[in-house]
Amino acid sequence: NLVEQSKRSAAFAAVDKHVGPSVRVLGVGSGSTVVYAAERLAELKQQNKLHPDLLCVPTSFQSKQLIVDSGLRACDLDDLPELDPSAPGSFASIDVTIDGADEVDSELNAIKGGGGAHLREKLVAAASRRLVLVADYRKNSDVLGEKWTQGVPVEVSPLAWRTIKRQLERLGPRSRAQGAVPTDAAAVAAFELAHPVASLRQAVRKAGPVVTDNGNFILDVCMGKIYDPPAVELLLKMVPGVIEVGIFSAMAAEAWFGNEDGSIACRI
Ligand code: DER
Repeated sequence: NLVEQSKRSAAFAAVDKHVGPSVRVLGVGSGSTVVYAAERLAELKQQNKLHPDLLCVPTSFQSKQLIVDSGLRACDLDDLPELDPSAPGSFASIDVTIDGADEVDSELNAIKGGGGAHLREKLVAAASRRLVLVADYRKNSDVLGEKWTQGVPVEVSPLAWRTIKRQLERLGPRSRAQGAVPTDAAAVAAFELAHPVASLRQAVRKAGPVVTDNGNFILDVCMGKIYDPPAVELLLKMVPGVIEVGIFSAMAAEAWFGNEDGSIACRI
C-alpha cells in the first residue's frame, strides 16, 4: 500500500546515500520504517558493498533482531572501540544512524517513541556523527503535534507513574496559589494546550501497560502543537521520575520522506 511503499522508498534511498564501504559503525533505529532499511542493508551485504567489519548498534530488541536477521554484526554502544578523546568528533563513536520518526517539523525536530524505543534511540543518536531520519509522508510536518496527535512519548519510572502523570499535567499556567513555578511562563509559550494530558500506554498483546525494553512505563503526553520543541523537551525532562522524552530537538541532520506519488523528499 501507499504508506508502506513510501516508507520503503525513503529507507532505501537513505541507506544507499549514507551506508557505503566507508561506514565502519552504523546505528540502527527501531520501528516499521527501519525494517526496510534493514532489508536494503541485507541486499548490500550480499553484494559485498558494506565494510567487511561493519558494526551495527541496536536501539531495541527489535533493532537487534533486524541486525542479526540481516546477517550483520551487532555491537552495544558501550562495547564500541574507544576513540582517541583528543581526536576531533570523538564524541561520536557511530558514523551514521538511520532511524524512524513519528513526526518531523520544519526545523528537523522530531517526535519519536511511537514504538517505545526512544531512550536507547536518543543515546545512539547522541553518539552519532550524523542522524538520518526516514519516514512516510504522514510524518512530514511543519509543527510538532500537528500530525502526530497521540502525544509525546515519555518514558517514566513505574514506581510512581501516577505522581509523575499529575506533575506532567500541572505544567502550564498556574496561579501562585496553585504553586506556580518559574518555568510556567516558558510552558505557556512553548505548547498549545493550557495543561498537558498524560495517558499510560496500554499494551495490546499483553495485559496491563506497555513495559519498555528497559523495564519502564510510557506516558503519552498530549500538549497540542509544540511551538518550542527544545523548551518542551527540557520542561518534560525536568519532571522527577521522567527517564527520557520522545522529542529529539535539532538532532537530525537529514530527514527522508517517501511521498504519496512515489517520489522522495530529503530535508536537511
Ligand atoms: O519508536 C520510535 O522511536 C520509532 O522510531 C518511531 O518513531 C517510528 O516508527 P515507524 O517507522 O514504525 O513509524
